[in-house]
Amino acid sequence: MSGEKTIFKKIIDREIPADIIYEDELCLAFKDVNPQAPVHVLVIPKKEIVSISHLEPEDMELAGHLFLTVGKLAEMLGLEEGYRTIVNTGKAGGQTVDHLHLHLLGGRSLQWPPG
Ligand code: IU
Repeated sequence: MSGEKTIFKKIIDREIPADIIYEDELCLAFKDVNPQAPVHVLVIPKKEIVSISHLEPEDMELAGHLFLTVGKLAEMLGLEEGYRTIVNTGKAGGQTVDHLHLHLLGGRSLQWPPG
């Protein structure tokens, strides 16, 4: 991958601060700076992957790991009543940062459909 680092890559590299709540060898989770719910966490792979559309077959285990991490964090954060996991993809999908990220939202009753 070439070009400037995304903001999330800078967070991974500890070049800019973030409220990191979890880290392992494959991923990082931190609080969203503009929370849309009492709990709003982003789970990102350390590997630079732009979006779901950029996942390769070799990323299968990593993709599963990201979902398992969401479940683990939801438990850790006390979201036993339920929560929402969102992955925006591309401009029309509302993606604003070109580094794959799973939103974990909870702590309030979430409506459906989203806007
Ligand atoms: P999106 O799915 O690409 O729209 O989500 C990007 C999220 O990243 C969004 O909720 C922002 O509030 C959040 N975010 C952040 O937590 N820290 C940052 O420095 C930046 C964006 I830029």
